Amino acid sequence: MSPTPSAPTRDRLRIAIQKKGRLADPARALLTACGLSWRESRDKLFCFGESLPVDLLLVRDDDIPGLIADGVCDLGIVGFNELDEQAKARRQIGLADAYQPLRALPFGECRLMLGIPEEWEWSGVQMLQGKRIATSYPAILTAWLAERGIAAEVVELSGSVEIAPRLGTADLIADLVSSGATLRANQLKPVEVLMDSTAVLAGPVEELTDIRAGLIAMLLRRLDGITATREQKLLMFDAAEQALPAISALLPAGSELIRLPGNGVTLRLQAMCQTGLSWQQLEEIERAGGSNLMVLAVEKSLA
Ligand code: PRT
Ligand code: ZN
Repeated sequence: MSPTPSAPTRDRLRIAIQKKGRLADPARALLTACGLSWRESRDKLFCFGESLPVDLLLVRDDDIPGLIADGVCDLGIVGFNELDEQAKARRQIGLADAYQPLRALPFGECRLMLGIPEEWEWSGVQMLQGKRIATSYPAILTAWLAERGIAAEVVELSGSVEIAPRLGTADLIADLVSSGATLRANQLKPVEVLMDSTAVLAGPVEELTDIRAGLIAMLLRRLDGITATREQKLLMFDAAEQALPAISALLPAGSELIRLPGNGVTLRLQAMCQTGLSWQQLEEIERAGGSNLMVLAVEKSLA
């Protein structure tokens, strides 16, 4: 296919991740687990891919959606909160969607929540009428208020949102919360969840058609292999035939029991379990007649 000005062809994939911050290390670790490695550049803004033609761009998380929209990067790892904020902001000014979450990732969990002064009694969203709400997520908050028919003033702040009520610049806040310690430290309490968020792998809305499409498909398959096997464990053990019904009943639901060639008297068995096994579960299996129990983690799988 011939290249168009808006979608230039490239023979290397470019992924944007956060340079510094909460998502930087887990994003890099996940991509490394997918078999990627890089030659570090000295300024560490661009890392050249060695094992595969997949390069990294290290940037601020706020820049990642725009880099995908502009075609500078093909993929990015960013909080869904940030991706959705920028997507809603684009829609509010009439721009078409340019990026989408492709996979939720197992890190960066947090919630966008309303935090009100501790001394307030929360009586529901109607009490937000006429209030000033400080946030770094004005597009999400504006859409959320509009859906509920609430007329409140959205005060956009780029940082230190939680101090706004004490400074008198807002009555309450909408901010990210994970442990809740920051809200408590600022005499605020969480009352309403606007959004649950995790890190996501984001990509363009328009599918690529050159060699990068194949690289993205391979990366997604490897990612799915990692996520699908994260909790999986392989249990290996010996048991007599008559102990099998009792042992099967003790295995996590959905476990697949496989017989391996044994010595004819004792069976050699393995069970693929979808969840981990506690010490207590292993001891119960032992009491039911299992011996030589061994639990192995599943590292990779291709379905
Ligand atoms: O420099 P750059 O712009 O790249 O980084 P940043 O400072 O904007 O981002 P960073 O590293 O703070 O967060 C990146 C992403 O991590 C966010 O967009 C979220 O998707 C995710 N994340 C997960 C969080 C939190 N948990 C979190 N707790 N981002 C921010 N926080 C803040 C929270 O707002 C509070 O102020 O951390 C503070 C501590 O939270 P508590 O509840 O544990 O006290
Ligand atoms: Zn940021």
